[in-house]
Amino acid sequence: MDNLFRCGTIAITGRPNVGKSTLLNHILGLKLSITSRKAQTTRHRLLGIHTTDDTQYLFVDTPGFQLRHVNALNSAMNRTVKQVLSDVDVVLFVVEAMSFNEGDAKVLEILPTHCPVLLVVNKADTVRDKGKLLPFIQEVSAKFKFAEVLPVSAKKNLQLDELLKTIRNYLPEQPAIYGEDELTDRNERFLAAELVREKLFRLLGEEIPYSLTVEIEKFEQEGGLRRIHAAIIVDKENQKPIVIGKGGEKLKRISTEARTDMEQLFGGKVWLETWVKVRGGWADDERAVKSLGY
Ligand SMILES: Nc1nc2c(ncn2[C@@H]2O[C@H](COP(=O)(O)OP(=O)(O)OP(=O)(O)O)[C@@H](O)[C@H]2O)c(=O)[nH]1
Ligand SMILES: [Mg+2]
Repeated sequence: MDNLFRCGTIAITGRPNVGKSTLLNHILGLKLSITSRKAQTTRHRLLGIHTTDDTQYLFVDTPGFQLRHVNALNSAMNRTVKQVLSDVDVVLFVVEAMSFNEGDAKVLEILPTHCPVLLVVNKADTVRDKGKLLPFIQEVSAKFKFAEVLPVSAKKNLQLDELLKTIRNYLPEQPAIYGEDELTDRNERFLAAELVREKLFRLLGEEIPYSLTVEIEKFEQEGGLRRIHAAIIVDKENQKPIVIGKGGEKLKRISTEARTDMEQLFGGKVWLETWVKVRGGWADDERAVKSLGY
């Protein structure tokens, strides 16, 4: 420990679904970044700020790096990852304990060599026989010159303090860049759209979430009340009834859950209206992808 104030940027990177966004949320102690059991939940760069007495950690959550560039959206997501990696002080390369595959190997290829990379072995809670963890860690460690290696469990909050302490050693000495009560560089409009998208990922079947996006058409604040109109944009006409559900049940549940999360995150009442729109082929269309903020 030293008495210096340190502040720096830390990229959280890895293949889809290893728990990058969960790690960010559990470090911050609140749900800022959306998560789900499905791969490719995160589509945007998201800054999460964690300030302590002696350190300001600027975490950048990134989309899981894609193996296949199947459409313009996937390509945009990979571009985001590469851009983030080019300009940070520390990189966390997150893998899932006991599971290293070609997706992880692909991320290894784009890891920077000009800054320290920490290997974070997440989901350690799922390994019953802890004796198996060490050989796995050794195997992955041999693939890259990692500055440090740490097994953690984001979900169970295991070893997260240790991780923060380790990261601190690699951050530059400089004053805080953001105010100590600031949480992110994203506005509430963005966060609202993300929370609706999370519910779509969590409450719909396997395929549809990938061809969806959410656009906030209106965001008004009157005192403590936020009035939000969110359009759910689907790719094909036949996806619309699936999102709406029988008698509107599905959409109602999506809206209710998203509103509850928004109220928690924004600390005030939210009036949320959602509807579904069809915009054919948006995820394949470079311009549409860009205009939707990717
Ligand atoms: N058992 C266990 N599950 C975890 C842990 N961390 C994350 N998960 C689960 O792993 C799944 C994926 O988590 P996310 O945080 O969305 O993963 P991600 O890496 O951000 O995924 P993308 O945004 O799609 O790249 C979710 O179901 C999480 O609950 C952990 O430490 N232990
Ligand atoms: Mg994520």
